[in-house]
Amino acid sequence: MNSARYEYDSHNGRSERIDFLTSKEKVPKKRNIGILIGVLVAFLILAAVAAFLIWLFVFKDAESDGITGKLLTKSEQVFSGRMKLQNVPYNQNLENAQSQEFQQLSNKLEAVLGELYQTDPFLAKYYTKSTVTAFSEGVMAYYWSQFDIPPSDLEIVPEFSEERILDALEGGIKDQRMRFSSSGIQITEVTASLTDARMARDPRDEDCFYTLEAVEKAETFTSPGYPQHYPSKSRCQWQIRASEEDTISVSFPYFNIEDDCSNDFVSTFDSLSPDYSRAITKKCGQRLPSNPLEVVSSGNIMLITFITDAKVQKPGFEASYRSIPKTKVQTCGGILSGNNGSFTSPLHPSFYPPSTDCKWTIQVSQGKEVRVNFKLFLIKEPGVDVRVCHKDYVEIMGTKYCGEVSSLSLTSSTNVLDVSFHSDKSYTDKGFIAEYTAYDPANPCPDMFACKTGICIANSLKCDGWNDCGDMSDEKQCQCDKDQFSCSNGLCKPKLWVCDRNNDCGDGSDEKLCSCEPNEWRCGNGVCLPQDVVCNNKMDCEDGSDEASCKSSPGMCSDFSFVCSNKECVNKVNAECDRVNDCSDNSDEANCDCGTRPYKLNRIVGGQNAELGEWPWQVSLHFMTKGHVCGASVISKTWLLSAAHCFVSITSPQNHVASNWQTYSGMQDQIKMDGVLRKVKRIVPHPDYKEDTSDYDIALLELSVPLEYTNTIQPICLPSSSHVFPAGMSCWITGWGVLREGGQTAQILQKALVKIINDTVCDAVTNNQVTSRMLCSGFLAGGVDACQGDSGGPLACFEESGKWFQAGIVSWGEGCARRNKPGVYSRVTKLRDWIKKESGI
Ligand code: 4AZ
Repeated sequence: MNSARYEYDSHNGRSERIDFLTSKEKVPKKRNIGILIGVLVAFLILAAVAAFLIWLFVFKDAESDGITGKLLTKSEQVFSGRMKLQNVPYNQNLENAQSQEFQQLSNKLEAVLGELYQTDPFLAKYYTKSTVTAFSEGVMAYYWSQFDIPPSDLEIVPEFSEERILDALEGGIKDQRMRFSSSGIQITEVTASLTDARMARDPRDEDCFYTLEAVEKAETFTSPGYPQHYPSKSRCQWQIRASEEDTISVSFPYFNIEDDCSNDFVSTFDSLSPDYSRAITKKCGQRLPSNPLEVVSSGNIMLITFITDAKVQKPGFEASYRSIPKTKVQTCGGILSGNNGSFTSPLHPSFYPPSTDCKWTIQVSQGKEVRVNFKLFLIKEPGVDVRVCHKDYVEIMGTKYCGEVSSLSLTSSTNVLDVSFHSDKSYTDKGFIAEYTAYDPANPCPDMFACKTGICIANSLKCDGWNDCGDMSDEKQCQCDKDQFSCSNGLCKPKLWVCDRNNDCGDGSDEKLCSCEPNEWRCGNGVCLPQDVVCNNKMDCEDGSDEASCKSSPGMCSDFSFVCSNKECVNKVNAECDRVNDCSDNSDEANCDCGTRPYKLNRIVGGQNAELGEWPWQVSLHFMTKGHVCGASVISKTWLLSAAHCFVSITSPQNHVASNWQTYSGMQDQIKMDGVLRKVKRIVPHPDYKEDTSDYDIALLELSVPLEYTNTIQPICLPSSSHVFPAGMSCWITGWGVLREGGQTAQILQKALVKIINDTVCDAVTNNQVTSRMLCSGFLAGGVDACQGDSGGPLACFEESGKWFQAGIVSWGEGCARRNKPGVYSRVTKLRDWIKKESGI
């Protein structure tokens, strides 16, 4: 037989070939045996590899990364707590895990714990071991106990509760015979709480386990590998002690660990055991040097633990510890007289200590009343309902406040106001900064409007359609004027907002009286269609608005659809970078490394200075020797986005020359010039930009040398052309522009919150000067706006996905912050395709 050679095209277009062998070409018998042996050996090797992999993934413990309850994986339940011992004299040597005293007493206690668990057959079945990790005065012993549940019994894991462990321990120690068991040790109190198995360390093991003595003078320690990077799977602990009359303060001047607290984290405990009922805090991520983590113990002991996984390794932390006298920590509160002043939670800006109570009595002049305004309020704790505040709280006039509150202002009904603060045994936070003033009850807000919340706002903000007080008290009992619509709920809204398809009244009344019947759908262009056209997978409205917000309208493409790279359409509002794969090619979740800020921020309420790293995409554009003239935003390492009017001007041709510009990224202070300089290689203004109308006011700047992303330099996300920034949405403008019309530019980067304004309103208040490439943002009441020098900068909006998107570019406006003259911005969604075409971004 001849060898037949077939060549054919496979389905993927590549050619493949099959060769048939002639009898002459066939292998002789001896070689056949060799092949057989080879196949057998290969099979044995494969079987061995498979067996190893099965062992590795199925039977081997998941101990190393603390995974519990994973299918067919052994579960480790670790409980940690402390025991109070009687009849045991305290001895300094008990603080040294290598000493004989420590070893003897811990061995005895470990045996007692083993005996106590035997009283419950269920616990006894799974009990593995207990380890005593420390002793402190009292005498207090700190321990953990481990229970290993084999894969076959995983369904019983929920039965391992703290109550069950405590029942066994307490039941045992109450039993007189047990008290004086073989060890002769008497345990009078015991606690136990479930802890992370990765915390189970033996102090006799010297690897990354430290005991430190805090004294008045600060000493430091660091995470292993600092400042390069910490090793994977670290399980470090630092036991810190101070003398009995002191407490311990630990601050972290440098803190940079992975931003996922289930992988890498630092926990601090008001105990020497990793007992979450005494946790002070658990932190991960990166912190600004101006917002360091600083914690304080309630007593003279503290435990710091550091856990990392095998994935991301960051530089780690530097910690500074010192003792502070208990008297200093426990003294808080008192009488505050005078007509204004301030006070803070104990030890602020440090986290307040656990187990602390304070009471301030504010006394102002007779006939006056007290207004307290909290500039910062952070009393957050896991698992706390902020309506109840059963753990840490501030209490004023019988109401408890806790959680994170962005604006809290309260008024008294007499000239005396009591403010109480309480922290319980676990979890603390930054606390609060409060300012108080005396006010005249007959005139609480001279020349201003008095909100029911106690704050004073400008009179012009009353009845302007926006909730400025926070409790709507500025929008109630309004006499609607002729330009306003009376909502059924008593609110007044601009008439221009009626029938704009936004529920501006909140009760829908501004949209009820529109021309469409109740069972009709009003298309974006005002046409009424039967309600059942909505989401019927058919584009009935000309603008596709009937299919825009449907869960699925496969194949339907409209202006509202997100178009995937493979040209598929996704009919879901703001599908890009929302952590859900909507496109079959996942292109909606590609290129999403943007719009995040690495630094954890302080979030001080009020104040317009931006914090370092708060707006890492903001750029300052300097022109020749004039210094700052325009803003821009980082959209990639080589491209910045700005406004065309910064570069195109018939009267200043010099503006168009790339070499005349310097860009500063990661900058905050124009005097310190604390940014990274990059020259401009190319300026690409939009070809349709018109100086007279400001239409297409957008330009791209290509940098001569790419930027490096850092904590203070990051790109902002660009919205797809279908992204929706609804009217009323709160967004932020940032820049070093003039602080008021005709005023001076800012030294420190400024930030201001503005609201997206409805297009119909925008059109009306700008005398129809806005095109579809523009949007309005700000407040019709005026007062907050971008101004000269902010041009080119971003209008940044935070989306639920946790990312910042650029909705606009500061472009123009009639003056700045004037009533009924909001800022006008280039609409990025409408110019998105041009950005892609020119920059590839
Ligand atoms: C300007 O001249 C400018 N109020 C920028 C923004 C606004 C006004 C003027 C908006 O660059």
